[in-house]
Amino acid sequence: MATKADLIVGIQWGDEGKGKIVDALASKYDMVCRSQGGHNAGHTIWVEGVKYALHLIPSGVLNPKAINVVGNGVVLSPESIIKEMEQFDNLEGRLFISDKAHLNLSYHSLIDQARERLKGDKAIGTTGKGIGPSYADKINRGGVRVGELLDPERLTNSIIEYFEQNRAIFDVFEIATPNKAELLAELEGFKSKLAPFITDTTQMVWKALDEENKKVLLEGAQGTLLDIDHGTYPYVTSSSTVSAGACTGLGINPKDIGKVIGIVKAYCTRVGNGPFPSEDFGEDGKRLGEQGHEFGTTTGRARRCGWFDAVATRHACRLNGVDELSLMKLDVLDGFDEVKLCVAYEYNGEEIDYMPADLDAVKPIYKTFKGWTNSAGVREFDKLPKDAQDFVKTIEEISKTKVGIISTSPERDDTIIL
Ligand code: 2SA
Ligand code: MG
Repeated sequence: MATKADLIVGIQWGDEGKGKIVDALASKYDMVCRSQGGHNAGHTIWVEGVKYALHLIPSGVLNPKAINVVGNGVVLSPESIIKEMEQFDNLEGRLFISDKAHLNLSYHSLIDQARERLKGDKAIGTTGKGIGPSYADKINRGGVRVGELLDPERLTNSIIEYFEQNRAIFDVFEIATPNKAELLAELEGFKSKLAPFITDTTQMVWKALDEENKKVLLEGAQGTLLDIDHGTYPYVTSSSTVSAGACTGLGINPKDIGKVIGIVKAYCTRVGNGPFPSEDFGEDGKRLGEQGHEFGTTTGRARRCGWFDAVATRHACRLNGVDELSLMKLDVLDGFDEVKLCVAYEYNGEEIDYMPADLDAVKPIYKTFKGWTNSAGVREFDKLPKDAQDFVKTIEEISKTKVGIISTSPERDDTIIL
């Protein structure tokens, strides 16, 4: 009897606290899959006092029984994943990388950083990890795929040819053509480390779902508002971060997806440029950043902070088909005199309850709650302060989605299951 895969998706601009949920759930799954993004994702997980930094390897790696799949929709930096792999023993047989995933090589980061420099104040604020340029090569049908690592000689020649064909652009970016012998040696090194892990992961996932009755978890990276189509374009990442992206990014069909869990923070952050209607530029925004320790896992940049946006959340829940929300970091809201919740937008002089394409043009309309203290560490909903309970109920009403989990600290057990 076939099974369906459960999916975890970020509902905001990334950094929603997915790591805590995936880490808690991964022990219950036989297979954990990444289907999009690259090492712009960053999850820090602590296990028995040991810190693990994951950017490409799925969080199931901390569960010795789980299989971890890096799907075809990921852009894979060999350098980054090899460094990550060094944190773990005996990964063979537990980690599999799609031969159809595109390579995100060092020149992609150089192009990313050059483009951002040339954009000046119109820069997107990317992580500089070459995500956009490696996806651009893929879409432009000039990309190189993981499976090609198995023939380093041939891959070297096609990369050199790529530079020769695009010399004019590389001159603008001041990026030199790689030395052929050095490039070959680098690719041979990647092959020797990664060859045992490269396979047709689509067949593996099909088998797990169709024949082996496995419990499969799809681990989203970044967040819905960074989606290439539905996010705050052009201030987005270059992959489909919504739940449907897991289909193309792994080779499964929409009917293969079961429960969808949307992860939201009890406030909002974004790192990089772009519209953010409920951003708070004053003391409250600063305090959210301090109390929430809001610095990028991947780049260390200070994150922009603001209040929870229920309009964007409803939009994202419908886009992803979210069955339930996990509301993270509620404890960060302890101690504010007032807590705000964006419940509608003002757009062209009217009150609207949907997300228009041009998010720069909207102003937030807030519902204000009396502040509360002591939500930190609470493990039962009824033990939350009354205003915190009302805050959660309002989120459910406006997002038209129930809250299934509330996190009240980074500790695994400080979690309210509703
Ligand atoms: P890029 O580098 O081309 O993907 O950057 C494009 C925009 O996307 C933003 N971006 C992110 N914002 C927040 N978190 C990100 N990664 C998370 C982390 C991991 C996660 O904690 O590092 O939540 O999965 C991430 N990656 C990209 C970036 O700031 C640009 O605005
Ligand atoms: Mg993160």
